[in-house]
Amino acid sequence: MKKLMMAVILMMTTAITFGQEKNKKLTMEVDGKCEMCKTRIEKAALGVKGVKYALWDVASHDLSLIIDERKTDPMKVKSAIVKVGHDTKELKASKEAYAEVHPCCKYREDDTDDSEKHH
Ligand SMILES: [Cu+2]
Repeated sequence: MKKLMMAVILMMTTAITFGQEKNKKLTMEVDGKCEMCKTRIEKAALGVKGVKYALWDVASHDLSLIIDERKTDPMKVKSAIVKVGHDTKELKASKEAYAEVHPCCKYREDDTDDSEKHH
């Protein structure tokens, strides 16, 4: 599993190095629950330099983005999102950041611990 992750990361790095797109479309999974989360997630994503478009879907939890790859990369967007308390697949929000989200936005089943069991 670790090896696979490494290979994926390497492939991603290679792709970015060899073809930086001005208007790269991508989708990433972001945890959240409601319209308030949507606003928070999109605001965080759009706050990253190089992000031109961000739309989070409440039902699918998919964040669709258009980014300028010369200015940013998906990991930067993810760091901005976890900072406002929303988990992504690779990066998880800190306890402190998660504690900041509105009570009705608590999307974690067990919000007492970061080291929750993975499905
Ligand atoms: Cu919410």
